[in-house]
Amino acid sequence: MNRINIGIFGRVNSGKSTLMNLLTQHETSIVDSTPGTTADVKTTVMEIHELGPVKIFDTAGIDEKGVLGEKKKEKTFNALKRSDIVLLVINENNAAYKNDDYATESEVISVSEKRGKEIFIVYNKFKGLPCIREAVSAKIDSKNKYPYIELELSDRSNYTHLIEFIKKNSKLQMSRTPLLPGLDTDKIVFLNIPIDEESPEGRFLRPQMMIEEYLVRRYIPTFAYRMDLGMARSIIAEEVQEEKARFDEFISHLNANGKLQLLITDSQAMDIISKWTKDASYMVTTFSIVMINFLSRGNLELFAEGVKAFENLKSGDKVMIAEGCNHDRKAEDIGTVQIPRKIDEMFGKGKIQVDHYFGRVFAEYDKLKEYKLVIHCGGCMLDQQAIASRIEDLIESGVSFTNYGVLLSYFEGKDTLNKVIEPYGLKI
Ligand SMILES: Nc1nc2c(ncn2[C@@H]2O[C@H](COP(=O)(O)OP(=O)(O)OP(=O)(O)O)[C@@H](O)[C@H]2O)c(=O)[nH]1
Ligand code: SF4
Ligand SMILES: [Mg+2]
Repeated sequence: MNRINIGIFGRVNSGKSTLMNLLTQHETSIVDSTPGTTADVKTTVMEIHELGPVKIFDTAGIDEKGVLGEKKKEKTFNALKRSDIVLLVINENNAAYKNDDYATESEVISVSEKRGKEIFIVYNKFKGLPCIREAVSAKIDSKNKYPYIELELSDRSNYTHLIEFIKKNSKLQMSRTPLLPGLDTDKIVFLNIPIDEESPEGRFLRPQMMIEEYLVRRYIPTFAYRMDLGMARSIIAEEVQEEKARFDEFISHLNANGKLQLLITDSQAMDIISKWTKDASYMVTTFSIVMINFLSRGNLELFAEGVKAFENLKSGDKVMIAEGCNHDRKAEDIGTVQIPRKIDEMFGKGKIQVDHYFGRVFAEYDKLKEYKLVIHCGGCMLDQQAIASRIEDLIESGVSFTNYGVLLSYFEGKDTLNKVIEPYGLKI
């Protein structure tokens, strides 16, 4: 999870793919003298002994013209936003560089600066050719701010120099946001996992698995419970009573002597959990809230504040529902059924336009402004950098955003919302 993302950027033919292959010590990317060889972002995941787990992006040159060039550029900048370290490659062999305004390099630097990236310049040195570093540096880095290295990238034995250079200059403290707030090892965490009929057998969903493993690893006892949502929401009073009695019995056993410290529920069960844990002495939150807080590196507050935009929605507004994966849709799917239905109930059918973005696809930067609110899932299939990039894009576009767990709790009232964010010391 705490992987460092390293992005490689620069003009076409500057040696970006050669650098990718130097880092991976392998023919990962195609290297060719034809400009524009790399057309899409090429991602590779590996373990570099001295740096730990890394994800490396080889990108298309951003100086390519035309419609296709623009498309490539957008993808390249998306990768840049998801990078922690930006390696800007400059080809020393390119005579055209000498009388250039370095707009390409300056653009990479300015976007990277704005997003707080670490910027390292890699001068691709060609054997026996005059060095142009000083001339280039005077134009793009007149204050000598950015660490640089001159290397012949096609020489694989330069690997060690390159890694040492990155290691020496990177001040990156990978976020150590804990998955859960501080908990006691002598108290129990209750995991409410309703399991939909359509859920595949043989495994838990990723957030459930991650949280269970995190707790057990830390000697914090857990109790996994399957709530029958059909019974709990039944129109037959006896069924509801029976299901509630089963729940209450386990809770009272576990909470004897105040031994229950936290209940984490699937967000979709918030309507029931909110009612059944009204006077609880233990904390309550949702899997989705735990995940988004972790993946946003402790920025749950932004998602909690964002829910206020929901109150101000009006007819004609557009809302985006974003999920980090393309999972199977079940009948009562949160993103495609439950939330849109609630929006229709609250604002009138079809009054608010709801768009969906699933998987790695997120609305284009220019389109974000059209939305009044973005409602995001826990994002467990995305990494911290992808969530950070989405948050930054949304903040820059002035769009409010919230999260499934936050919104579904808010639907049950402000007290419920405050209860689920309280474990993080938040209140709105
Ligand atoms: N002699 C020499 N040639 C190199 C070196 N680095 C790159 N080249 C050559 O420069 C050309 C472009 O290299 P690539 O790594 O494909 O460049 P790129 O930046 O990925 O190019 P695009 O994908 O087209 O944007 C290839 O023909 C390489 O063989 C080097 O250090 N020495
Ligand atoms: S990425 Fe989102 S929708 Fe997909 S499993 Fe994770 S939390 Fe659920
Ligand atoms: Mg390339």
